[in-house]
Amino acid sequence: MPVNFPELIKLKRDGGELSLADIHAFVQGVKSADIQESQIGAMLMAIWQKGMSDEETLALTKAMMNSGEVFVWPEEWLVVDKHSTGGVGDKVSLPLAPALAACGCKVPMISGRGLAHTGGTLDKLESIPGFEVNQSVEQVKQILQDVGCCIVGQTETLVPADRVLYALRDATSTVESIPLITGSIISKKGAEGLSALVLDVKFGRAALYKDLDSARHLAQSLVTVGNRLGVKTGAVLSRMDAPIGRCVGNAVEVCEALECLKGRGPDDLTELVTALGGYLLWISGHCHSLETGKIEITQKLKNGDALKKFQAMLVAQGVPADVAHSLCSDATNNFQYMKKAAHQTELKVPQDGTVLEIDGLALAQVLHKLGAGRTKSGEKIDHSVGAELLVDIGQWVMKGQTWIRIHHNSTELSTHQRSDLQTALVIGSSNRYKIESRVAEFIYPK
Ligand code: IUR
Repeated sequence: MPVNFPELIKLKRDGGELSLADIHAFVQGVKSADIQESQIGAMLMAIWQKGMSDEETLALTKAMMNSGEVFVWPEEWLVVDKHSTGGVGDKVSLPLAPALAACGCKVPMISGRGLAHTGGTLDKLESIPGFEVNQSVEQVKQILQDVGCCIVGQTETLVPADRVLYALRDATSTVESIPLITGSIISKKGAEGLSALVLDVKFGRAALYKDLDSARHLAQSLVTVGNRLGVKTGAVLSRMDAPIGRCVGNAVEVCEALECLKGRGPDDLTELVTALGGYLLWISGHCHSLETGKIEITQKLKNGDALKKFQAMLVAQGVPADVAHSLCSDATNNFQYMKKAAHQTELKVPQDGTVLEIDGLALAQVLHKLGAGRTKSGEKIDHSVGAELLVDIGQWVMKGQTWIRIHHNSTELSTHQRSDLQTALVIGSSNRYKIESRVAEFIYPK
């Protein structure tokens, strides 16, 4: 009998609970295009308004995961991954994937592209000459065998239902729904065939969720559904107000990630990499505690093992060996292969005082307009556009001191862009300021 979609929509609209069979039929309908777009939109809005129980969210996630290919790896592999809900200056995946590979894990990291103010790991990597994000399943398997980690784009075969649902969520203002976000993220991670997963759920001005409580709600849903799907899943709640590290953009972020891999990255970036990596090593069973996990990741960043893995990954994904070697050699000034912007503009601190805030969202919005980001999927971006912060939160600064260097290709920054950037810097008179760590809380599997 054909499924009566209007009845299913009505059931959810009126606050009822969908059965496993109902949810399966809905996802199958989405996949096979047996259901009209208007009906999908109406169901998404009903879910957005009425929510879903844990059982319904789990059923949705499973049905989405099984709408396409599910990877199966050799049994002896410890296959792990990280997912972040998106931030400004978030280049954590770049050092983390090779650090985990250096610990003996396999990391088939499937990443995304930037949209709106958040950057995408794939865009960052594509600022390295030759880097190829599109790899077949066979190639991914070979790279995992030979190197241990890769960072690739979504394949056509993985969770096809999410592509349709995600585009329609965007079009119907139903993106911010915990069951829909959970279904989208965990179905894709489940299809990667993972043993363990850590989620970096961000909160703050430049994050999807502005406050800790809402981020915790999302994290709990992700952790519950991930574990019930058979993936050992934990989450970290991390602050996302100021940009992570001192660089925002694409090419500039790769340079900063390389510094982290050389053991001299900014403290907050290194903190996130070791916390997320250490937590993953612990929940996956590789280490017996969070602390030993963190120590192992720290060692791999300091002794050059993670850097060697990163270099091997670059070569395996198409970067010429001499370019990869130069980027990964120890000299500070070895980034001649990275594309440079035509102009650099420095802005000055307006008054003496302590740096209280650097608004990551405002900064990202200006960089977006200068070409670093995209508004619609598929748009081209300018990898050379970016910003280098020259001051830290909590630092005492003097009027006239340079606080930011913008790399851009447009001849001049507009008055508007200059003033938006200047309002991103908040200076206060107190010379005492407590620097908060990035990691606010760990969410453990129940
Ligand atoms: N990333 C995803 O993969 N899915 C989502 O729904 C969101 C971010 I929001």
